Amino acid sequence: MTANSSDQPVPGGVVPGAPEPRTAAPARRGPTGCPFRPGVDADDGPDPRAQAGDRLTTAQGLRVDDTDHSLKAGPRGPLLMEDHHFREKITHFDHERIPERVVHARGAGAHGTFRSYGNAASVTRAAFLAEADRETDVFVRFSTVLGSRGSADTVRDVRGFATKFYTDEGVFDLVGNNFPVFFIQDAVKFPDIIHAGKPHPDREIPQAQSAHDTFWDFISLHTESTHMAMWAMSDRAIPRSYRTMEGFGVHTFRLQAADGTTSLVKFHWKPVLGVHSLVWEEAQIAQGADPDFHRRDLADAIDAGAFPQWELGLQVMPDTPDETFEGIDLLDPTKIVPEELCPVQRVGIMTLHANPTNYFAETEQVAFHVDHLVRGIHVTNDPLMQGRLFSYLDTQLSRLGGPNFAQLPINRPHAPVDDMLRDGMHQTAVHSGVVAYKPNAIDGDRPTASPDGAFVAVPTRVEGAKVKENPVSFSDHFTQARLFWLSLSPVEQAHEVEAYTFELGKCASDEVRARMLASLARVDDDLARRVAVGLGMQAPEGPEPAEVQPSPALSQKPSEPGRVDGRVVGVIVADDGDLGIVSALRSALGDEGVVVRVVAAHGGEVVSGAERETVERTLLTTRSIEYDAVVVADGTAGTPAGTDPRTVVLLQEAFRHGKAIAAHGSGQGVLVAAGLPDGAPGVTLVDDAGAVAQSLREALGLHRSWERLAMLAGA
Ligand code: HDE
Repeated sequence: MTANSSDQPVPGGVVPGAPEPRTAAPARRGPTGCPFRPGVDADDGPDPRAQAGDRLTTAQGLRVDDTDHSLKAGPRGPLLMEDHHFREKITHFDHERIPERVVHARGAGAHGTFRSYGNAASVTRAAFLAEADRETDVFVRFSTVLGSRGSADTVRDVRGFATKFYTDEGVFDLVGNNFPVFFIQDAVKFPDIIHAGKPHPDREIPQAQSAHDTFWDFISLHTESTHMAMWAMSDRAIPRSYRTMEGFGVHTFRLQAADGTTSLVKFHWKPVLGVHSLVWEEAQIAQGADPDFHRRDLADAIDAGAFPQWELGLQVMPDTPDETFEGIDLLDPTKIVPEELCPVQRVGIMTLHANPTNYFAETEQVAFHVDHLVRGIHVTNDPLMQGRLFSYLDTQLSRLGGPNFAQLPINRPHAPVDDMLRDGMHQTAVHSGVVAYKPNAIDGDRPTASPDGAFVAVPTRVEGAKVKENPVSFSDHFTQARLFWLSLSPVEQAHEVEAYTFELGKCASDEVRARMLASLARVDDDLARRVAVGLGMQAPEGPEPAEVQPSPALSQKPSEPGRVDGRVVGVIVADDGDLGIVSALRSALGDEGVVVRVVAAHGGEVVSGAERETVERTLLTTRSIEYDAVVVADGTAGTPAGTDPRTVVLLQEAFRHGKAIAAHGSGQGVLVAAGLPDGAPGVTLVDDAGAVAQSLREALGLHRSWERLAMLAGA
């Protein structure tokens, strides 16, 4: 709009033409009629300022005439201070970022529902767990730990798995990880391990990597980290998808049933799709080709209706005075309780069914806290857990700019809030009345306390001298690391060796590498020897190994084909080749949620006689990481798609990554040109589309050709 537009105010004051009526934004009122009252109006619909109307306004609600030109003294003149819209727009933009999380900065979230099976009533009075078929809204945020907000998803790292349950009794947060143990036993060391893992402070590299000197310096000097490091070097640290990750509460919690009895409990999330990982080269390719690999996978699956699900499980152990189970100290966060000793009992299922509407408002502003507990769920004296009780609120005060972040829509409880917390930065509640203290006579001493509410401590006995030391039982740092190693299949062990060799190979300090080899020798001779060979170093002698019973539950190698929802099959096709294979695969596998994607040399459509298919990926825009299986259609050999070097790379990568590969009819020639060995495991050559579908179904259910991975790893 120009300065002399007829819509501009004219001297004398009125705007020509009648203004259009405005649609009034819905008033957001709680039961008491107090506008914007936190906690009671969470479901009242969209925030009126969230672009609900169709006229651009300022923050004060004034309609804006022009947002593309600033006000100047003539078309070639300087900007004028009086341009309020310019100043407001730029000022707000200048302040759009908030500090990223000091750890777990990169995350992806989703909304969902938790449905309880009701069988947990014997251990907890928490209604969202105890009552059968009770449904509770949840928000989950998955994250990596070390990287900045813009880092890649598929780095080797621990994954955060934090769940906010908006229960009728208030918010319960299960702030867990995808590993069941942690690096350290005492929270006071958290800044040390994180400083060691983050980029070196001089050049701020490497980003989102543990493969550097300071990290391994710390680990080698803290043998309590050995068990967790084994997990970090395993396939668990490069999950295939957030949807195929287990989750763990890590610490032991104390649960209390309605009759007052207590138990010591560990929380587990079991993915319905099974636990699956990438292979290392694939993870590295994804860091460049699609840094949003996990975030995209989660959002795409939810959009496609392939809703990710996890069952919540409990390991329930007796609450004994020594807080120990089968010799395992339950307060030591570097120890697991093997599932074979204490089975995981499933108590409910979580389904994620909606993507966030706005990343910042939801995924970035969500604030989890280990201390957000409902009645029936209590903390224990695990020294790591105790330290966390302090850290989360403290960090959120600065990250979210003050004490009122519980009023943000994503953090609001879905239970009534009647607190006496007042004022502060970013206060959005308009508290009525004059009484904000207890006891009070003016307001009838309302609101009243609830003797059976949350945070009623279980009267466990606490006594002891003030000391800075750990229990003696915390000093065994190797037995469970060995248990983990011995529980892995040969392929997984080979990956573990490769990961240690890679990471230590990136360390410049011989001293650090030698100390780590000494540590590995205390886990297992074979492990230390194989890593030492890769590093070109001498393997140290280890002590007599501890006798341990492997835990088969720790291996990710499936014993039978599992579900295949959301798995992606790439079909390489060419003009004038066979396109029928695409629809044949879609009808054979589509019902189980498998996505069949058409890949060709060019965009648009591929055409063969009367048949045509829309091309979803070209050889330029795709990479092998997008597929769980690759099919080469009949008639592709000798065409631009069949002879393109990128097809060769795609097939060779799929082959190295253990993915199912099928050639239909003459498509076999493309595999030969790519140099794939004849008769290799997991490579199917068939003339019949039905047989292709059948072989893919089984292969996808097993995730990878374990036989081929073993062959490639020499395992
Ligand atoms: Fe955290 N952790 N943590 N952590 N943690 C944070 O809180 C901390 C630990 C975990 O998606 C921070 O709001 C200390 C174990 C997750 O928003 C911070 C210690 C486990 C998330 C913090 C630990 C976790 C965090 C950073 C050692 C698994 C991301 C931002 C005692 C059981 C939550 C924030 C999200 C985030 C402190 C160890 C899980 C700094 C001091 C063990 C999933 O407060």
